[in-house]
Amino acid sequence: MNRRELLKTLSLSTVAVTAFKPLQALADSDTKPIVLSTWYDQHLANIPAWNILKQGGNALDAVETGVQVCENDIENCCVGLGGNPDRNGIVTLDACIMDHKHNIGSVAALERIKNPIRVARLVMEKTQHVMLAGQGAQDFAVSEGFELQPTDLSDHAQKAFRNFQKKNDIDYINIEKKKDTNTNKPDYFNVNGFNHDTIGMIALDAQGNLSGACTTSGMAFKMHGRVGDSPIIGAGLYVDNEIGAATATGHGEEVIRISGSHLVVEFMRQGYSPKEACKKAVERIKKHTPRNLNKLQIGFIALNKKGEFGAYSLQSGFDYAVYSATLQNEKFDSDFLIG
Ligand code: SD4
Repeated sequence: MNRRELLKTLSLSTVAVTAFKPLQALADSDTKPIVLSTWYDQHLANIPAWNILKQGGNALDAVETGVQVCENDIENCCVGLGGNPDRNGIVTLDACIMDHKHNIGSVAALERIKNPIRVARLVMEKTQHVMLAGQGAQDFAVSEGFELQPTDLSDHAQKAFRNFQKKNDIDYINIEKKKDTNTNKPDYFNVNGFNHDTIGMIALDAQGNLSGACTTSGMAFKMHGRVGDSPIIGAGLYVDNEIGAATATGHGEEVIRISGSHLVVEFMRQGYSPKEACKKAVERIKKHTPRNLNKLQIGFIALNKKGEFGAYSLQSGFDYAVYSATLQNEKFDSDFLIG
């Protein structure tokens, strides 16, 4: 029985009143600080984040520093400038950041800038706005001292792009023929298979404050100009310091459709555990997506104010890494809804 069910059961009896106290005490002693991030393959990102947290640093600095490990890794297929390009051969980056005071910053469709998460933080701290996109985001980054990087694709991205072009006979009309069986719309993901390695990182610091960061090169071979969930506060990431934090990976369109990360946090507010909250959000996607579910993947991770964490995904294969005083960057396999 999970905590919420237990609380419900307890509230039905008078015994509950006395039984509630020890349970609360147990919850209060949960782990802090703690950091977790999507996809175990990227667990090295947790290390600098943990180093900041264990020295009493704040969660915002931890997540911003942590995800840059992936942004700086030119071998990473799906985060930073080494990531896969869009169908025009251009790498466009999406990122957002949120702290314990509801401060938010985001960049979308950012080109030729190495660390979109740092730009997102500067949007948050130095502008009156919360989101900058495209050329304007790049101009802002340059004005803040970021260097414009070359447009060359990384070796692996070049190879992947060539394969993509070959598979589709360089003629994008062929992509249009590969339709989602439910929506009858072109299905780019099905052309490319699953391609999910966005890093979403959420942390609770020793002071009890939550923050999160999310950064990606987005869906490989997307239409030029397409923006996913990752830079959208409430979709790819959400933090409410009274309740918890959540972040998403996978098919961004479906995460946006249900305001996924915000929904997970709201489910936690209702008393669901982090894992149950993630599960309910995945079920919501199942209920509302017009697309063929079997060809989608979505994963959420969540962390509550007490340091309890959990995850849930649509399909098998989603994992994540957790670093705390007791969990040394441990791998967790997410439970999932369908085969
Ligand atoms: C997107 N959510 O652009 C991102 C993709 C992703 O791991 O998560 N990749 O839709």
